[in-house]
Amino acid sequence: MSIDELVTTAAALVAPGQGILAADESTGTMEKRLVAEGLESTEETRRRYRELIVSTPGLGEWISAVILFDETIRQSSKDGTPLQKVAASNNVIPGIKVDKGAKQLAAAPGEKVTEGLDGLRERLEEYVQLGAKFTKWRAVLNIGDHLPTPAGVHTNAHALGRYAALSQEAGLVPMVEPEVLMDGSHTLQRAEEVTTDVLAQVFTELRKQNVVLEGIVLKPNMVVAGAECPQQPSVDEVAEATVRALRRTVPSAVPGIAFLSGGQSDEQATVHLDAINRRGPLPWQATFSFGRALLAPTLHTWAGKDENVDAAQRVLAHRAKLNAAARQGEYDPSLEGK
Ligand code: 5MM
Repeated sequence: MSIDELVTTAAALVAPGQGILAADESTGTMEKRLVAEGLESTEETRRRYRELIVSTPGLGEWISAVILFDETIRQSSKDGTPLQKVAASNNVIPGIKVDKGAKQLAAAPGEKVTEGLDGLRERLEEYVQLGAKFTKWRAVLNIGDHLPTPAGVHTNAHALGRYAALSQEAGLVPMVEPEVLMDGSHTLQRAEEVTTDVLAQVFTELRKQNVVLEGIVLKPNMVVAGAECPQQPSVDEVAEATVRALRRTVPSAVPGIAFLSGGQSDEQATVHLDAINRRGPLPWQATFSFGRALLAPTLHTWAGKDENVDAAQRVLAHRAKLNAAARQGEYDPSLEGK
């Protein structure tokens, strides 16, 4: 694939009026989510759940793309159609999570590094054959008294650079996801400082490693205070801190930023996305790549029952539509209950 094609795909992923659906929970995370709803996590339960998601009527109106997990891209719908094809025929671009998870970083208590670089070139070739058009890699950074350390930030940024370069070499647009977690009691100001530092280092590595910035999508956290921080900021303060951190670090060559929700409630994530877009014009598209904020109410409504599939798909479509409005700065909270 040429650079032009990477650029075209990246632009399609962050197209105006649309956002990305993150359905790439690994087996362990999916098990947690299913068990929390009283369901058993089997390959078949996960397949039925993912079929519900990608076949949601009209999904492609609000959702440009879906991130799949390795198991899912190999699964098919009840009628035997590969799930990535079901997504594509619903006008949703299929992509794939290619990292192998965040593991304890040696000699760095409390810090993680994302693994999966060994053999990645060969795995990417296979994902191209399986129909993926883009990839995703998530780095996880914790905020604590002495965290993250320079070594933790550098190691993760370096791995993101290596992943992104390999992905572009394979003709797949990389979604670069450095997630600064909202776990803890840190302030908004501390979250902004850490996010700014992490993003600056990620873009240094992307540049050093010859990644074409026009052919990536950035998937960062919004800048929020720690979940246990006694002083929770207002919506405007979150939007202001987030936009400031991004403006200071993300070159305008990057076509788009697609935020993760990171444990915010579904409504909170939507309200923040809306406020961020209301601070525009911004140098890049600013949209969503939500997992939990789109799928938690969907999974809850489905509850594993075939008779609930239509209702669960309506819930997903509704949240997708509200977020599609928010990514334009046109969200209307009065539509929430409808
Ligand atoms: C869907 O969850 C993804 C992570 O799964 P694993 O932890 O099992 O690897 C995650 O990368 C997700 O794509 C992003 O964090 C966005 O999801 P949220 O729920 O934060 O919006």
